[in-house]
Amino acid sequence: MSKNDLHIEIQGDDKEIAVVRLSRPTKRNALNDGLILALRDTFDRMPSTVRAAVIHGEGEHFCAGLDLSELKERDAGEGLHHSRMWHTALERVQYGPVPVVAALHGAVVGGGLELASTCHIRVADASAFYALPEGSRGIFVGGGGSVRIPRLIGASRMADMMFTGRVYDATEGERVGFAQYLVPQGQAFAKALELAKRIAQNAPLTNYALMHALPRIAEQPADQGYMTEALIAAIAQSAPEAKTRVRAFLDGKAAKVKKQS
Ligand code: 1HE
Repeated sequence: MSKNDLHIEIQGDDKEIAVVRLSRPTKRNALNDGLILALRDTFDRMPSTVRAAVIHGEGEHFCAGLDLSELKERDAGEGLHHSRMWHTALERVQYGPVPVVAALHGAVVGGGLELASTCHIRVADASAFYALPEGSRGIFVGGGGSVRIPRLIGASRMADMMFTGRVYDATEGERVGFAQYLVPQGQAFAKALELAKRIAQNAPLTNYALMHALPRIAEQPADQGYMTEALIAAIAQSAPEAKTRVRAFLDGKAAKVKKQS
């Protein structure tokens, strides 16, 4: 399937993995309105067999952010709606049907960083770099970045990036919390796919809880968080699949936790 420079390919024996590719390499995968709406529709209409997704960018860069050629004079109302359109689309990624692993390389900047921040896991290769050029372009983030990016790296680091144009390289980016995994150049997609396949094997209710309950619990006052956690834990463990999985371990038929070699 291909629409507006966004491609989706369904993979796996059970069609359980969706590979979503930003495919505007000549424009460094800059996100025009068509691409943002296609992203929204893709996650809205994900086939029901899919259990995990990978998102990546074609060419030398993950994503150059907002398509600046579409940045036109908007009155305040139009600007508000444009930003809200991004919010809707990126919320479909974050709170959509399946966990999403982002494979990052090259530029992960502006709206590209906002998109990466919506994903549940970020794998960066050694070529990745992170920046928020909005500061020097005289604009502000508008794709949820001011909510999500401080939760990854802290508000003071984000403010520094926008005040000073600071660029984080791949190693620094992993250290401050942009990416959970750092791999050699050219290996981000393979690692992201491996992780997505692993995630797809989890009980769907566990993945649902991690996507939809965990971030909300993390925002609740502790007392409410404990109660929400208890409710989710009770629901998850009551699923027949949870009982089967625990029984398999007790019968010696499930993998043990192993130290990384
Ligand atoms: C673009 C864009 C874009 C490239 N919109 N056309 N984002 C930025 O401010 C980042 C702007 N881009 C760059 O700094 C660089 O392009 C990159 C570091 C990403 C890549 O550099 P490079 O040398 O590989 O490519 P290039 O030669 O700069 O760009 C190739 C083409 O892509 C060129 O067009 P051409 O017709 O001359 O070939 C560029 O104009 C085009 N291009 N990036 C439009 N972003 C919800 S609010 C979010 C707000 C933001 O995201 S603001 C940050 C925008």
